[in-house]
Amino acid sequence: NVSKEWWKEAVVYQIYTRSFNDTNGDGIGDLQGIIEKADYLNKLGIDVVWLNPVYQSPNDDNGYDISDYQDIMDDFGTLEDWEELLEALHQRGIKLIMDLVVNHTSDEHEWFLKSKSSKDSDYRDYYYWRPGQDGNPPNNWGSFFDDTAWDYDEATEEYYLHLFSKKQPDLNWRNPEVREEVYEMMTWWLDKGIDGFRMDVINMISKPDGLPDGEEGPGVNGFDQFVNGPRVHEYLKEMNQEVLSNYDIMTVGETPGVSPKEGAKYVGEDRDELNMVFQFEHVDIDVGPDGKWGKIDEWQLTDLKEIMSKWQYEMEERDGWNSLYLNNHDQPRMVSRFGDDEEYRRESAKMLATFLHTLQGTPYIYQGEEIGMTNCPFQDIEEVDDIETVNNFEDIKESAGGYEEAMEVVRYRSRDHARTPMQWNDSQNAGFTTGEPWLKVNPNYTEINVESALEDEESVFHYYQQLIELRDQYPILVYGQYELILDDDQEIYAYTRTLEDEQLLVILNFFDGEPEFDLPSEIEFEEKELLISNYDVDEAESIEHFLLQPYEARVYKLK
Ligand code: ISL
Ligand code: CA
Repeated sequence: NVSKEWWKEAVVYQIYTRSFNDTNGDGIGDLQGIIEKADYLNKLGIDVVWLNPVYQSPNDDNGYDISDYQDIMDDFGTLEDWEELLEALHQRGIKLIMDLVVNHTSDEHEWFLKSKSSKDSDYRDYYYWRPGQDGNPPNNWGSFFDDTAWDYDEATEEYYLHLFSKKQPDLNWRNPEVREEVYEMMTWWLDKGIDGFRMDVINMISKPDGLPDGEEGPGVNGFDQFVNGPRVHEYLKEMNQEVLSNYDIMTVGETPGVSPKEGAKYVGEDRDELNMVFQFEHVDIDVGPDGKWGKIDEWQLTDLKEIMSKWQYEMEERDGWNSLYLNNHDQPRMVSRFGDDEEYRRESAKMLATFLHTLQGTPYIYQGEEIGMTNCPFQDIEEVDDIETVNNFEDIKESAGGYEEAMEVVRYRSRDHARTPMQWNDSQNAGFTTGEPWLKVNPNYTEINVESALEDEESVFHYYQQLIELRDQYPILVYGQYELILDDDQEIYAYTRTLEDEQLLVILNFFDGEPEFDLPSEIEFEEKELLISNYDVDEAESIEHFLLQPYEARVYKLK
């Protein structure tokens, strides 16, 4: 008995503004560029747009280093442009959620400049300043983008904490003034009429007393200490009480390293914290024992089933709600990673879309996913801009055993695969810009682009459109209870969804073979209706036994 909420019924579209659409020829996407494409978004049928950070930023980490939370980045436009965007979306019935990055600010934020100015500054305690230990950093924590999470300030002879780049100092959430500043800023945006927040690494905001050393690698040292810290739920409850609960909005927290049990503490209905979290277990499925930049692990379909099913069952049991995604601005393109970006690109893109839109939860589409955009064949590290890839490259070379080997890893994992410009048409620079694009355009834009997708009835785009319509039409797609079938099958991922006396049957072939599907005998029905498939299917055909085609997906409604 799942409660009904608008954000459960919504489909979200994520926009990385820098790479979406450039209207003034400076090679950088902008807010006017999104306004220009508002009809396109409406045509796709999405309900909510999530904007990656568009605030003032020196762009050390493309907007995740914020120097002014209450102004728009010069590259992207002005606050007036932003107001115009909000209106353009709202006019079309599309909601807008903004990225909230409050684990850290930019080192160019006024708070940090004051904090750094002197040990006696009123702002000193807005961040984590600590003396070193005999010339070494205060503890062994690592940074996602550097070896150590500490940077030494010569002038005041102390170190400050930064879990990300040294231009992203961590805010000290123990300080009630910091929390008040954040809540005021959130209220300011909500009063402008936004419809919610996506909260960056929100499970890292509480650091344990004494900042003790943590476990060493394979990932970032100290991860066990700074995720899901001791006061994180206290802070989120306070934020909910003071801000979130005053509005009808949606919230989704980004939470690396959470299990469903921990996840439920953030999103359980009686918890009064957030609506959803982005979990990472399924996108870490191919991360081997040496961490994200080590050797790539072959993933098994049965592992994916286990992870996804666990989240499906446990969120339902614990009154939580799933967010559904296979890629975003930090992840490689899903069709390259979980599908096939060559011969079966369209089929596999549609199959994965079917998966995301038929699980229980809220689906998130990352820009370009709806036309089946793929990873980019970066040849040279010079073509890569992403701070994470670039800063880790020396280490990658060392563990991979050479430059070419390291580039193989980059070609598999870099965040820049998601950040190449949106492919609008087959003209120069894929129609993204008339200038020099800030990041290389994927050379396959002549074939994969929005214009050709809109002309082609069988395109990935039109399939997404159909899936989104189906979710509007059939509440069972949103609320139906999930149950895995054929658990051990290595090629087919199949499940049912049940709501009252209705049932859906979803059958997905995850590979390029032609496996045989055998309907489990416990599934009984008198009538079946095919709701969607990525192949031409004879609707009268019996589904007791049949051969699936490569990457085939079918959704049946059973009665
Ligand atoms: O997956 C990751 C760990 O290796 C990183 O890509 C990522 O830094 C992590 O998931 C946290 O991501 C978020 O916060 C970062 C920012 O760089 C990412 O773009 C953002 O999504 C710091 O603000
Ligand atoms: Ca521009």
